[in-house]
Amino acid sequence: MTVGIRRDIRSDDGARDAYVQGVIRLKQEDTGLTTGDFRIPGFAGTPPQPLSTWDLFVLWHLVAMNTSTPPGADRNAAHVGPVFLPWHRWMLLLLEANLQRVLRDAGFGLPYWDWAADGDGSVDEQPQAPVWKRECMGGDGSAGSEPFVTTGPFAADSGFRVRVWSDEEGRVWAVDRPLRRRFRAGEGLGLPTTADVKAALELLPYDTEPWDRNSDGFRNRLEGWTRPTGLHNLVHVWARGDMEAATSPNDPVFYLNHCNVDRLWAAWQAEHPDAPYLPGDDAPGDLLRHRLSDPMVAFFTDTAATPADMLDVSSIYTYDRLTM
Ligand SMILES: [Cu+2]
Repeated sequence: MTVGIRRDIRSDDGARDAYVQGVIRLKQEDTGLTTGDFRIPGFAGTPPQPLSTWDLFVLWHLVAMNTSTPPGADRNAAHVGPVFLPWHRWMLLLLEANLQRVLRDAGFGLPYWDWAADGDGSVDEQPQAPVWKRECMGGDGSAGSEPFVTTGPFAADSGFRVRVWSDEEGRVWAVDRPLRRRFRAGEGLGLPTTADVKAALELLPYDTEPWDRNSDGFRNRLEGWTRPTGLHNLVHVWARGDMEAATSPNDPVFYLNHCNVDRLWAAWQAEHPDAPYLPGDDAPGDLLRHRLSDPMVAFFTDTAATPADMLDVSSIYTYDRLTM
């Protein structure tokens, strides 16, 4: 079996071009399903929309996010709790396998965006970083009332259409429109810095009571509910537009952000080899979906991976660099 190498999109043009090409192919790959099959209503009279393989990953994320664990809790089956890192690691693995399939390259590794390297620069320059160039993800949305992306491979005139969107109240809608971004740099908000990342990598344990947005420990700092340094959440908030919704995997930048988050988890694991994933299987039932051997929320497969399955993936991929 080929072990893929995940590389820095800021410096590896080959990985960058392959990722862009793979995204376009998955976005064009019709599944025969529509938003009607999932009973998703049309926004402002929008008829049922066709769903591509890419769009199904958006739905998977939405389903996991809308699964409160336990019911009624702030914590859900992919966020605001310990499973945040293993669930997204699993999502990335399945997306990467689909990219390998459409690219016919079993060794393709998902690239990562080391946003802290951009965060170390001035806030004004961050929207011009390599990741936002025309040949990469394209840049900020237009300044008008609709902040549609106008440059790069996923621009409004490229044919890239968003089909599912969740509004501020968490309701899901079928839509048919270009991708939205509205960078917060104009408001003086900067990306996380290398110093923020290094401080997070020191933290122990992996996670702890109350296992949510108020927890001390590594997971919550990296997920970004702690103040003042947001890390993962701050990247979503900084890009705004589609990156801010529960349907954030619409924007190809989502996976570059999460690949970097996954890299930071791998770096933490390497730095603290004796620190276990927590909670273990003896934790109470209200932590269902977050304990070591609990099945995670699946979508494409009958069998669900567990956090335990995600702890050592070195036979599947490695990162070109774990140092910051
Ligand atoms: Cu997520």
